[in-house]
Amino acid sequence: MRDKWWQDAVIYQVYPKSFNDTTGSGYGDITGIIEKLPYLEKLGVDGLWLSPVYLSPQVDNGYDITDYRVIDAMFGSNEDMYRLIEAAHDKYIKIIMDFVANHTSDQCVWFQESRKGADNFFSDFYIWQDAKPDGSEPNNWGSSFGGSAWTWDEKREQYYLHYYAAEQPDLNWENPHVRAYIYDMMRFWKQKGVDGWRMDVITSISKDQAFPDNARDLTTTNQQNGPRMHEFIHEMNQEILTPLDMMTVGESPAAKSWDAWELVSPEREELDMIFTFEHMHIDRKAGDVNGRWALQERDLVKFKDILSNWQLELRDKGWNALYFENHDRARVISRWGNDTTYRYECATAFATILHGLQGTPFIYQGEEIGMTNPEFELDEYVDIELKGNYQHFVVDQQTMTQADFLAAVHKISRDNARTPMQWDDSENAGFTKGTPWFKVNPNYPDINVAKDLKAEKSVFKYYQDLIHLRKTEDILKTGTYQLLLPEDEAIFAYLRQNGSKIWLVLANLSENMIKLEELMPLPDVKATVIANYRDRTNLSETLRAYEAVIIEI
Ligand code: TEU
Repeated sequence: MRDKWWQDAVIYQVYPKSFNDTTGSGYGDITGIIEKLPYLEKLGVDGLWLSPVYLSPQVDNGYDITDYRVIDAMFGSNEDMYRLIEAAHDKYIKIIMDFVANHTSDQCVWFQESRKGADNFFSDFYIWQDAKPDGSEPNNWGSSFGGSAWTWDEKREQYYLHYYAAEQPDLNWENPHVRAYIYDMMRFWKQKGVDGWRMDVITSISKDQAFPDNARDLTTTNQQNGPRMHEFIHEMNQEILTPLDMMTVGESPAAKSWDAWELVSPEREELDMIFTFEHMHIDRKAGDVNGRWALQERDLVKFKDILSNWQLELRDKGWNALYFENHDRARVISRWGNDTTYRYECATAFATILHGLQGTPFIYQGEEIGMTNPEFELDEYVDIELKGNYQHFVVDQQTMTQADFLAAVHKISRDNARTPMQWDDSENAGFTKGTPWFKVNPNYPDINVAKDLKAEKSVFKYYQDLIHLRKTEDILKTGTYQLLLPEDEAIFAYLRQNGSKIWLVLANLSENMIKLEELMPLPDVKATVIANYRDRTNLSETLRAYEAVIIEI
């Protein structure tokens, strides 16, 4: 029987580069994470997921790995990492590392060898194809960062495949030696005490070996959920995950609520949880030529429908990973809510909805104090995805104006979440004594940990309370789920039920004043479990902007 500690856990994602710099280099470091362990302990989280800290040229902020077993000097040393694991374990906090094995950096020695020719041990570690007779790319597959997914290599005189930057060549999982090398790397970190893995784009590891064209240029029809994906993941489970008892949460851009069980159902012995992208697309125009930058108003009805489907589909068949923010996502209150007048209310309302669901909640650094998107000028952003997409949509394809692109950047770009953590109101928000690698959000004198901890309306304290509830109230873990008012465009309300115990989780995700009794018969209130407006004792009073509550009925 495998230990399912993660079903009782709340996990906190650290983006090490932007978390806490103790050396003045301008980059966060591992010692900085150790320094903040008491803070994380106080919040009450049970695990930390660290975005990549391995040796890397940082073309994609560490998601381009040169050596899986070496900590990049920018973050410290391997010894620092081992110290972190030990110090976290002393506080009963687990460590989850990022597993980026769909691709490596082009600086990885495997790739350096592979590009030398077709006849060495590493030749088939990557995906090489000849040019078409006219010299063009083998097919029309696109890179997430813009342009073709194929780059010509002068040395080997073939194209290699990369779903992301050209500096991130995709590994060839068809080659059993590749898989063996990856499993070995996993053993190495298990031996150092690592408890689990967040698996970067794990649903991309298998490629259709016929390399068919996508239906339309630069869509990703054939680039996800490849033919041997389940087989490879199952093999990894049997080789490593089950015997070494390592927890997994896989990033699964294409998974839908109805097929998610194929990855996370315990009988199938693949992954423990996956991160869906479905609910993150409620403000995207489907099928638009400008892809993820074609935005529209958030669709709350759809949002509720998607999250509810995941709750119902995975009930007894798997387990949900719950999140609104991570290092690829904007700040939820800036994207779908109000990050000024109702910043506290909005942050706590979204938190109530997320933490009331069944599954394992993930909190992204800064979310617990209601950090917001910065609104920088275009040239102040640094993300490779943003730059590549700008080139593709604005410059080459010319389907977006620069102004429209910038407006979308302000809403959804990945850099929104990557500004340095705001600890206090000292220079650079207390993140670094040097020059920060990426601009600090200028609102740090108002929004920072020190201030939030002292505030009467403290987002941090609300998160503490939510996390405490999860530890003490079984209904959050095991209770059934039922959505109420599915068609309402402002209220997100659902019931959790465990035997005779029933909780109503309710949030007004709008600024409208709403009388609940006009929408549904009011249940009797037994007790208020948690509320972001403290005077809330019943359901008959009007619901105010972003008011949220969990009530026992
Ligand atoms: O992300 C995969 C991925 O699909 C995103 O980059 C996507 O472009 C973004 O979420 C917007 O939809 C993972 C990592 O989380 C990301 O940071 C990496 O850049 C990427 O893989 C490559 O490793």
